Order: sequence, then C-alpha cells, then structure tokens
Amino acid sequence: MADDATDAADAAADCYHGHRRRWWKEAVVYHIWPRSFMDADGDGIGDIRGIIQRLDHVAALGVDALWISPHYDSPNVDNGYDVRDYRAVMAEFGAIADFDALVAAAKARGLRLVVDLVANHSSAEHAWFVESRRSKDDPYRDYYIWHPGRDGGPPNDWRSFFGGSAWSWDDATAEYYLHLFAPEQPDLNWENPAVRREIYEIMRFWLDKGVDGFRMDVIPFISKDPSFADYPPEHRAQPHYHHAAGPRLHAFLQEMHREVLGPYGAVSIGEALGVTPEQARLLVDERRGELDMLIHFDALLVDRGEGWRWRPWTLPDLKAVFTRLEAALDHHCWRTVCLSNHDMPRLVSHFGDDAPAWRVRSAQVLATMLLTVKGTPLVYQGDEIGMTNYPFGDIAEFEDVEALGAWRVSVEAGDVPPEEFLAHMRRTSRDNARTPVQWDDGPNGGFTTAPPWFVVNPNAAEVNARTDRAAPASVFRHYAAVIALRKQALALIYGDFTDLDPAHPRLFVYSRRAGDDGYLIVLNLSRDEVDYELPETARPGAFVLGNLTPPAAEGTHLTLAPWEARIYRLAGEPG
Ligand code: ISL
Repeated sequence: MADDATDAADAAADCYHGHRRRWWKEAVVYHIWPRSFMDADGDGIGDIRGIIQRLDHVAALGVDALWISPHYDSPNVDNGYDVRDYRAVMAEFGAIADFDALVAAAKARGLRLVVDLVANHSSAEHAWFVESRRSKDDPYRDYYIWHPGRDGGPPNDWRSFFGGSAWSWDDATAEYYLHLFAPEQPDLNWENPAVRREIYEIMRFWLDKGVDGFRMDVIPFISKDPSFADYPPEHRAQPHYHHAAGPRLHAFLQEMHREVLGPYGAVSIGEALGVTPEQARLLVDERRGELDMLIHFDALLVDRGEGWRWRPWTLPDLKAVFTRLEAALDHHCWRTVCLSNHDMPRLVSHFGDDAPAWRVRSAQVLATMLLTVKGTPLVYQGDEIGMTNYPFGDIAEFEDVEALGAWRVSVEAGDVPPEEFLAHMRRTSRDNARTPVQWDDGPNGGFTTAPPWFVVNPNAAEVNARTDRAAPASVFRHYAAVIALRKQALALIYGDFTDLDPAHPRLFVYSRRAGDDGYLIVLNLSRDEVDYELPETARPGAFVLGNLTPPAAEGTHLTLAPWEARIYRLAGEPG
C-alpha cells in the first residue's frame, strides 16, 4: 500500500508505512466482563475492587488498555447491557469511588481504560422509559420508538435477537414499542435530538472521570429504517444486516464525533454486528470523523448459518475473512482483531482444540494469530490462560437471556428437539465465556469465597492462572512474549497482511510486510504434523518466536508439529 511518496510523507507526519501512528492502533486491549472476573467483597459476584486486585495479572501480560463491559446500574436482564442509570455504578460491582480507584489503579500501571457505551437501548427500568410509557404526550414519549399495531399484531415482522417479535405491546397507551433485544431493553429513538444530547452528556461524564474512550454496543443499529416496513427479502434470514443499514447512521456518528469524541480525543471501538467489511470502510475512514475501529463479526460467525445455527467451517473460510478485511480497509482505516468475547464460545474451544493434549498448544497458536494478523487485538479474560467451554448438560444450567429465549422459541415451540438444541448451545452459547475466571486450583477457582453467581468450570483444578503461569508450557507466557514482540516490531502492527496460501486446509501462512521490513508467520491449526514448502514469495529469515523450538536450518522446507506456531523475520525483498 505504501509507496516511495508515502514513505517520504511518513517521515514528515507521525506515520509508519502510510498509517498515522496512534496509541490505539499499537495497543493490545484486554476485555473484562466484570461479573465473572474477580469477586473482592465475597458476595459471589465479580466487582470493581476485584478488577483492581487482579490488575497486576493483566499488566504482566503487557497489554496497553482495558475494556470493561457495562459497569452501570442495571436490573441485569442482559447482564448490564440493560442500563437503568448511565451515571451510577451497578451496586453489586461497587460504588463510584471504586470506579475512580480503578481509573487511578489502571493509570498507575500505564493502562488506558475503555468503558462500554450501550446507547442503542436502555433498560425498561430507566427513568426515561418509565416516563415514556406513561402517556402519548409525555415529554419522554419520543425518547423511544412507539407504533400502533398492524392487523391486530405488531407493526412489522422485525425479530428480537433474543427470540420472538421485536415489538412489545404496552397496555397503558395501547401501542407497541421497539426492542431489538429483550422486551426489557427498549430501543432509544436517535431521531430525537434530545436523546442524542443525553448520550453525549453521559459520554462527557465518564470522559471527565478519566476514561480514554468507549466500546460502543451494537452502534450500527441506532438509525432505524424510517419506513418501518417488513424486512426486505434479502435481509429476512440475516436481519442484523438490515438493522445496521439505517440511513442516518453516518450523520449520527459524525455528530457524536464533533460533539464528544473529537474534542476529547477519545478512542471509539464500534461493535459492528451487521456491517460488511466493505461497509466498514465508511465508518472508520479517519477522514470522515466517525469511529476509530470496529469489532468485526466475520470471523466470529464463520461457523454460523441462518438464524446463527452452527454449521461446519473450514480453515480457508476463516483465513478468507482477514484477506477480505485487508482488501476493504486501506491505510486511512483501522480495525480490531476479535476472536472471542463475552458473547461467544471460548477461543480455544471455538477455533482450537480443547482436548487436554492440545489445549495449551492450540491456545498458543490462536494467540499468535490474534496478535499478528492486522488490527488491534482484543484479548478476552481467561483466554490468556486457555479457559475452555463449559460442559453444559441441561437447559437449567444456562443463565443467558439469549439461550433461554432461543429455547423458548425453538424447543418449547416444538421446532427443535432438546438434545439438538443443547448440542448447538454447548458449542455456541454465550454462557461458555461467562463462567468465572479460574485464578487458582482452590475452591471456586479462586474467583470467590462465597457460592459463585454462576457455575465454575469443573476443569478449574487443572486450568487456572496460577498453574498456567508456572507451567513450562504456558499460554499466558506465550501471550506475553508475542505482545512484547509487537512492541518493538512496527511491521507487525502496520505491515500489509498477505495470506500466502489461502487454500491450505491446515496451515495459515502469512506475511506482514512494511517495505523492506517484515515478518512471516506460519501456524499449524491441526493435530497433524505437516510438511510444507514455503512459497517463493516469502523467504524466512531469522526465527523469532514460536511455541516450540523448531529444528535448526530447515531452509524453506518446514516440518510443522501439530498446533505449532512460528514467527520469522522475512528475508530480503520478495522473490
Ligand atoms: O452475537 C451474538 C452472539 O449470539 C449476540 O448474542 C449479541 O447479542 C450481539 O452480538 C450484540 O451484542 C451486544 O449487544 C447485546 C448484548 O446482549 C451483548 O452482550 C452485547 O455484546 C445487547 O446489548
């Protein structure tokens, strides 16, 4: 992408390989889901003091920033993604003084802090909605989206992501209100300038407390299709593409940037459900003043078909995601790399191999990938110690509103047999990522001294932070090593990404090249030993880092052990 002209321009501006250098492009972000991170006050629920207690673990990884999932007052229908008071801390997590202490503790360790902004919807218990539903001429009526029904039913065929219609009937005023998620999460009406002003004020409140920016929950959904017609045929099976394509999205984000993000220099990470890589460009091109980067779903949903049902995936499918992003986003754009979060299965269970023999090695391979394909990596709590999915056996063990809603509309409706549903959920459920972090081999994995709010994975005695960090083969230390390498390797951050063998079914072989500088990454994502002749275009230079010690002097013919990861310097010019 960069040529001689951009090289000259690089030197003049604060640029590298055509990219403007920014702290958040060079950062690794650690994502905390507070409820399950660490319980400091012994009530079985994670809290802010718990985060502070474990900050040294996070800092030891070498990450640069924290993103914490919602810490706001909430009735917890959707574990904090239903906000009742945007300026208060959830009582179970602590008080505002604890939050201030977290800001200070993070800063003391050189960590930036990004908080979640849930602005597409609030809780139904938010004072605005309590007012809004009172009467049709209440001053807060237009804070939400109300419509009369159609033919004795809801206004259109929009579906809630958590099952059933996206509209709920409200007796008090005999109209429907819109909720793309649970009925307890009414969608805010961004067409109303007063709503936008309220959100900007809330953002300023937290920025004034010292936070560095926001991860923005389902932000592409804030502009609704003004026709409120049924889904067009092309979006019926994948409604998120419809909800992310509202006509005023860019105008709203540009206003938010002008009003808040720009003046504060705050970083913005948009959750981009329903945004294709090609559409993403318009949201993150830095010349447009909208968002800094997005959390793309193409990799996360590579194994999901219609209705997000699980379907088999292949390594070429996954690799193709990164090539498509590279093609869609030029050097005016940036992106994150997200392979797991609180809504997804565990990283090693999803894309790796969580059988005891391969868990550590495959987690290391995935860490290498997460940290060396292009973009700001988001590391989800527990993945840095190789935590796995939970062996759910029964619907009663699930806690998540999404899982329970799906059970209602599929199993209870008689459409899906319970065993089939459970098999699907064991692979895909968000609850897999929400079991408490396993800190040691003591009771409750060291997460709490009280009965924990949610099940602890029965493998906590073997899989935990203390054991992992002390083991000769450690997932944590591998993360730390690759993160340390990134810090002195700008080519690994800004270099072009090229997949050197997109069709290979077991290996992911790619380069990160910035002019003469660059790296060659070779990952074996299988249990097989693989013999491989490197392509002419990538000659390996010095071996830099791996999860095993490769044989000496292999040249260009490599023998990769099962689940082996290697990073080399690139030698010389491309052939
Ligand atoms: O992608 C998903 C996995 O099945 C969805 O569950 C998820 O709802 C979607 O990605 C949007 O996620 C965000 O908004 C939701 C909240 O439940 C999620 O936790 C949040 O990350 C509604 O606020």
